[in-house]
Amino acid sequence: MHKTFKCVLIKPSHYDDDGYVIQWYRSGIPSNSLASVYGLLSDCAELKVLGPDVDIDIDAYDECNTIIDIKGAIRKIRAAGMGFVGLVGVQSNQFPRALDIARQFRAADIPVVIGGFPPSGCISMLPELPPDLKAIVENACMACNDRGEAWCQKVNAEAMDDLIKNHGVHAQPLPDAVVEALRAANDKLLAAAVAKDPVTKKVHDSYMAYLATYKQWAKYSEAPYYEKILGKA
Ligand code: B12
Repeated sequence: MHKTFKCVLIKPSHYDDDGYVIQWYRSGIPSNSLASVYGLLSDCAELKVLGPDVDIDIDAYDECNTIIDIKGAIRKIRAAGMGFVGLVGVQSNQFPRALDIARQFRAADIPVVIGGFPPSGCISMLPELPPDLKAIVENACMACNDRGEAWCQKVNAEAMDDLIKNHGVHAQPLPDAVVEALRAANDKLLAAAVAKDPVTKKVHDSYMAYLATYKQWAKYSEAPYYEKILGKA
């Protein structure tokens, strides 16, 4: 079946001192960045980089001279079934506006990529991310963590139910000896990764310190919940 990957590229404008989006009837100069990213994606479309049965369809808007129809763009991406929004060539003064645009697409669960000076320039030039970018990374990590856990629990539970009811699968917890062997293999693998790479060691040590505190709490909270409350339900 033929599919379409919808790309919506937006070059954000910026706010004036009263919080209005600055827009002109016509732009004096078209944006280099928007034209370049459009060109790269057109090339991808021509080369069929997503496969012979996937068309890449691109809309490009410069907010400096266009009122962006965000709801319309969301509808188009949803109608295609897949796609993303690219906020293009975002300079520092346009960053707050870019985030406000991004938030509206993210609320509709549409992937957003930001390119330009604040994200790319800060990552390549500064020793560490400024607070606003750190907040974005933290937000994204929290969203992935929450969604990942909730999604896995729901989907795994449904999948196991299906396996047992419809596919004759008999479910049993792993035997203790297998769990112990897996733990030993896991410890060995982690020790090797930690010995090889200082960043892995940093993440590992930080996680293990957290885990030690978590275990203390879980002994009184999670363990009784699973063993005494959920187990009896
Ligand atoms: C040319 C230029 C201009 C031209 C733009 C002409 C035009 N037709 O677009 C003019 C003179 C108009 C201009 C104006 C301004 N500029 Co100017 N400009 C530049 C310059 C020299 C090159 C930008 C460029 O065209 N690069 C070529 C394009 C193709 O590359 P790119 O933008 O990096 O995009 C590529 C990648 O980053 C990536 N990418 C970008 N977006 C996205 C998005 C996605 C989703 C993805 C996947 C990839 C991606 O793909 C692109 C293709 O490879 C840069 C400095 C520099 N060397 O980058 C300063 C620079 C961007 N400008 C700057 C400034 C401050 C301004 C002004 C605000 C100046 C002013 N006070 O008025 C205005 C703002 C204009 C506006 N409305 O945006 C600063 C921005 C600093 C900051 N902290 O944000 C820079 C970095 C210069 C500097 N070092 O101070 N500028």
